[in-house]
Amino acid sequence: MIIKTRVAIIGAGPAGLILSRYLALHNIDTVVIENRSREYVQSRVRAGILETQLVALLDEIGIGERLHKEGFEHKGIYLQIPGNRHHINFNDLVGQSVWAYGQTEIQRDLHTASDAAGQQIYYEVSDVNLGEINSTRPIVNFTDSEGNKQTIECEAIAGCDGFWGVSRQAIPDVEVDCFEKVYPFSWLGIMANVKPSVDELVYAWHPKGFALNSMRSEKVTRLYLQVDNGDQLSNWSDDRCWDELSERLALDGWDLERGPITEKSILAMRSFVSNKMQYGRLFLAGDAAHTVPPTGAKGLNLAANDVRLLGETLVELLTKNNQAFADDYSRKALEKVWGATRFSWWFTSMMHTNFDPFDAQLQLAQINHVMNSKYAAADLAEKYVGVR
Ligand code: FAS
Ligand code: PHB
Repeated sequence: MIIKTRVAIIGAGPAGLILSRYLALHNIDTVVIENRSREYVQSRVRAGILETQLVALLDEIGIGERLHKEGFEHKGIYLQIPGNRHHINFNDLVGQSVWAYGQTEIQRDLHTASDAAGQQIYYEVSDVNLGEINSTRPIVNFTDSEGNKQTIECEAIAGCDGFWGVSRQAIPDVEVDCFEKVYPFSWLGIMANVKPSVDELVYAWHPKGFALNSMRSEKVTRLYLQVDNGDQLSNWSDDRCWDELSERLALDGWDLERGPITEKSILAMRSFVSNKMQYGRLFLAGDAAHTVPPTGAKGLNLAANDVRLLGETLVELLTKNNQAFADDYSRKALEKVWGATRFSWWFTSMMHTNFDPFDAQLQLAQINHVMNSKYAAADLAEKYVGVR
């Protein structure tokens, strides 16, 4: 069957659904296709920290209400080395905050808004392939969940299908313009039904490995541990998780509250950037074009920055035929992408031990510098809150 629309969006994660809501504001019709089920996409546990530019975008597309009711505004973070937990106050340093609100909640809000708007989303599709992307009438072929062959005829394709998607691969010789760094460690993430033991995030350097104390609500704590690449969840009982977290986050006069663990996962750490984010009428946004180690809480925020820029680009292209504006999308997006990639690499490299004693002394010297220099602290704050 032929489906006609103006923009075909591949991927119903945050990038794809935020873009579809943004384009709807400008009366640009879209169709979204997603290869997993709605429930699976909804349930994926991922990001937790929003920059103010992402909060503003969610407000603009009309899905910020619950965020403002249930999210936490955070005025800073703590950096910790053994025996010393030091607050970096973003508000004092750069006059901005960040917000703690889970990506699963954003996905829920996007589903509610998409349902209310009657957004056409095909879930559990397969055999997705792109065609005629270098023409003004590109197409997307796919098989729907009932096994029917479908073809979307459109004017532009938004590749919002994440790192493992098909969109980036449709760009000829794209690998020539891709850059990747795989880190020698992973994160073990746990979600626990217990009141957070901290008021704002604690990023802890420890000789046994990095630990992060984050949160999702007044009753749900989110925690991460640096583990070796190839480590298995089967090696990590609940007790071992809590014991290791308590040791790495230890501070005199403070205890890490324990509770039932509801989710565990191991996340590989990678920096990846495709320096080609567009080809003809195909435009990439979010993890389809880049991935950052989550240390700097940039992945979702970077996706949002792409989506705002891509939304503006498609409005200019499709309503004003502004091809020059469209041709500049990749360059403008990559300015923020490489800035966030550098910050995420820097913060990751500073906070994760490689168990080399000399390197550990260099890391401690760097962390102490950030703790004691308002200029170094302001540089971290500026990048963390997303101030350009
Ligand atoms: P997504 O990957 O979220 O969405 C892409 C969608 O496209 C998916 O639903 C996928 O099923 C779909 N898709 C893929 N191939 C397709 C195809 N061929 N056809 C149709 N659909 C297809 N960021 C942080 O800031 N903090 C974190 O703690 C953090 N933790 C993370 C943990 C994990 C396991 C992962 C993978 C990422 C994490 N991230 C984190 C980064 C994450 O939040 C991403 O930046 C964010 O999901 C990006 O959103 P999208 O670009 O929409 O990509
Ligand atoms: C999270 O709460 O999931 C989170 C917060 C900050 C990070 C990474 C993950 O840097």
